[in-house]
Amino acid sequence: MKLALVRDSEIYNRKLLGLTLRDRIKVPLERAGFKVRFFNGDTSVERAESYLIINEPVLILERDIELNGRKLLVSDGFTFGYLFEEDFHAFFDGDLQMAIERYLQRNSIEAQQIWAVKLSDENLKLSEKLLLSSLVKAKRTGLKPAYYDGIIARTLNRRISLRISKYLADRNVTPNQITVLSFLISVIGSALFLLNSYLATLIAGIIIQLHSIIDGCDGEIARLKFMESKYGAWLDGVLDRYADFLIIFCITLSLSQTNGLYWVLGFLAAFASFIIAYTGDKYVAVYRQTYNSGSFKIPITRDVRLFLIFLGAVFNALAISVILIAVLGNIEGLRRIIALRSAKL
Ligand code: C2G
Ligand code: MPG
Ligand code: MPG
Ligand code: CA
Ligand code: CA
Repeated sequence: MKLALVRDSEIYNRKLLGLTLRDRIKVPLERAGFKVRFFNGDTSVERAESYLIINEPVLILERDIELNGRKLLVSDGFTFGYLFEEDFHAFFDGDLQMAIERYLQRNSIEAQQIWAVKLSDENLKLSEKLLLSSLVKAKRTGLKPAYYDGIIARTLNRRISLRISKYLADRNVTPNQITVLSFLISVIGSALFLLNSYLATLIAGIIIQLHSIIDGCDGEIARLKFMESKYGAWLDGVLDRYADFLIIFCITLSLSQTNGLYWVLGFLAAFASFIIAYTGDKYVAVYRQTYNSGSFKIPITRDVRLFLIFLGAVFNALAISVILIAVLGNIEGLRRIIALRSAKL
């Protein structure tokens, strides 16, 4: 048994973005394989194969805590926890703090940096901000997603989706409900492309961009409230493929009324959308690591493709958006085939 002893604090009863701070420390520790005990004052210590002692009120922002046998857990210069082996039990005589100090004197101390914030009433706002930013699929957040956010997701979508997720956090909405809602929004947007008026096209474009933004909220709420699921992850990706196809199909149907050749272009754009997703997902399935293509890559990920459609709608030049998706997407697919062949992996 791995035992986590967490010194209790009044502040753990506070709620932050839909969960108590108590749950926000308990769940990640349990996920890391620890049995969690909150204690006040002194505590008895049952025998365990390892002990994690957390002495400071803390909000852990690291997603998947891996404690590589390092003894001190530090964040931004403050020590909030200790990880000791079974022999720690021999040092314990009722006074936990003294036992920690004696153990540290006898054993080599190696620190492990973990992303966490020291909790206090004053910095709850800052904690909330950091907690929200920890949900973004970026390298710095320690997430290991199938792929990291594209440029439009990073610079535009997440800024807005995090605000929506903040609002949704206190409400009983599940990630899968948001996934389905996001898909339905794309269906409405697609249908509006068929009306062939500039106003309808403009609104359709805005709705497609909104769909792209809401596509971030299901994952954000899942990570924020520890509600991730395999089915949800699968459905998120699968409905995106349906939406990609539907959006391009409706745009192509509309464009084809001036020239039937647009069907060729639409067909290639739909395939390009699919092959970008497929080459990424197949990479993750086979290589079992985040798809993080080399230095040069054409940015034509889903966030970018939907943004091109949004721009195309605004400037009433959707043909150009579809051409860019068809050309850049297929070239990037080819590039991945060639680049992976010589990648040292
Ligand atoms: N997830 C989940 N359940 C859902 C939806 C998502 O558990 N119903 C989790 C899964 O772990 C999934 C991840 O969230 O792999 C996807 O994260 P998102 O933040 O939704 O990112 P994504 O949809 O890939 O990209 O601009 C927006 C982004 O491009 C959205
Ligand atoms: C109309 C733009 C239409 C231009 C279509 C010509 C492009 C044809 C082929 C490009 C493919 C390039 C192939 C490269 C291959 C690389 C390997 O239309 C713009 C609206 O219709 C207005 O309502 O603005 C509009
Ligand atoms: C209608 C133009 C339709 C062009 C369709 C041909 C698209 C050809 C190639 C696409 C790119 C393929 C990339 C493959 C890469 C492989 C690695 O019609 C033009 C009318 O004036 C509209 O009113 O512009 C018009
Ligand atoms: Ca999503
Ligand atoms: Ca999605």
